[in-house]
Amino acid sequence: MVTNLPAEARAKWVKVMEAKTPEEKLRALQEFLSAVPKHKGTENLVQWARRRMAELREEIEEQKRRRRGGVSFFVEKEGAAQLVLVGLPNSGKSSLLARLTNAKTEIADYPYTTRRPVPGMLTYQDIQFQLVDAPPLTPGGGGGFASRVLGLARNADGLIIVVSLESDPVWEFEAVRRELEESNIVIRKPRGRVVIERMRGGHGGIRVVASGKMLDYTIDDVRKLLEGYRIYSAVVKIYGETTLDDVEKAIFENVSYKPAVVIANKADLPGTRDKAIQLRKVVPAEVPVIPASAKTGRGLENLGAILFKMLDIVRIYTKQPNGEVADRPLILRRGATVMDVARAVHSRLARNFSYAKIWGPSAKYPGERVGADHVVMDGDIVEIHTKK
Ligand SMILES: Nc1nc2c(ncn2[C@@H]2O[C@H](COP(=O)(O)OP(=O)(O)OP(=O)(O)O)[C@@H](O)[C@H]2O)c(=O)[nH]1
Ligand SMILES: [Mg+2]
Repeated sequence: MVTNLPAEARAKWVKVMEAKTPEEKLRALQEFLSAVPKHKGTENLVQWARRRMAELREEIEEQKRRRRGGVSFFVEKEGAAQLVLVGLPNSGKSSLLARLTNAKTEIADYPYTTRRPVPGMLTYQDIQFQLVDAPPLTPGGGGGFASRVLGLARNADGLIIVVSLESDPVWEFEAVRRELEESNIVIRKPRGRVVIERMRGGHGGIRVVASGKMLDYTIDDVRKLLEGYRIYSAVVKIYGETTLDDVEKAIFENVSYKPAVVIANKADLPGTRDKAIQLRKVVPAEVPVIPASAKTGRGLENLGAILFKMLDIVRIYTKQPNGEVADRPLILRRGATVMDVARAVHSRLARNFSYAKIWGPSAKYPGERVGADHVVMDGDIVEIHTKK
């Protein structure tokens, strides 16, 4: 990016950041955009701002709909994680939802059949994933349901990208990926990440907390860059490998990373093998590609396990001292500690934490006594003891 915005535009950006409601944001963004000169260097920014405005308009509409008690696009999360099915029309998203869950959703051989999200639960061992069938993205980008579907995607814990092997899966995948990226949703884990937390009305200065490598800049550059945007009080957290460009992007909006799998659907049709191989070549290596058929169920047997692995989560079973082990696990991020377990149960447990006893994969021996920093593993049984 590094846009070289004129001072006037930067000053207007502050207004966008300070806006609280979607209406205020929309108005401020409009003013910001009118102060941005249109040329090659600002092309991405202008495009991003326009999309953001379209999303805000949708958000405002959505709020109105909800207030009127009408049909909403928002789906309340349930189960261990929410995964949205995204893809072009007719790729088979609804057919997959129907095959994998008990939910009822409309399936038809014409495009744009699905007009609002439909959730269903997929059982994997002792947990459930919530899959959400969504209306399609549009091949050429934008239009139709796009901004609402992208809103659903941004709110989800992960994505199931559905492409059809029937015609051109590579083209379909790239169309979907482009739509996501233009909306700041990426399916590759970024090398690094920048989070800017502004202190409203504060005069605390700019504090940079960096763990990782600042590839082409110094802390002083960060300060100069932010001050150019009239940000004088903020905490900038930098993780992993980043460039000054990443910092500037973070001023506008944080890119959100969503773990994803690609389902190459309609693998029951003849002559689809080679297409699946071509598809594998263009999808980032860390994203699984699953040739499958919603029609026959083939290829879908291990989806639960693949989703579980992709989401980087662990199941933890809590135990009362001298009591029963909970039969429903807590779901935590991989790398979570015993203190995270305590917090997930109750803040009181975290506050009065003394020690824990642990059984299962992370225990050196059954009933090992561990401290708050002990990292738990999938399948652990944790018994928390508090101070008397
Ligand atoms: N041969 C074959 N046809 C399929 C498969 N999955 C879906 N179809 C057909 O593809 C067409 C579209 O299926 P849908 O599930 O409605 O597709 P969709 O992605 O939900 O479509 P939109 O809601 O318009 O975005 C229907 O005629 C399905 O019967 C499959 O695995 N194999
Ligand atoms: Mg559908």
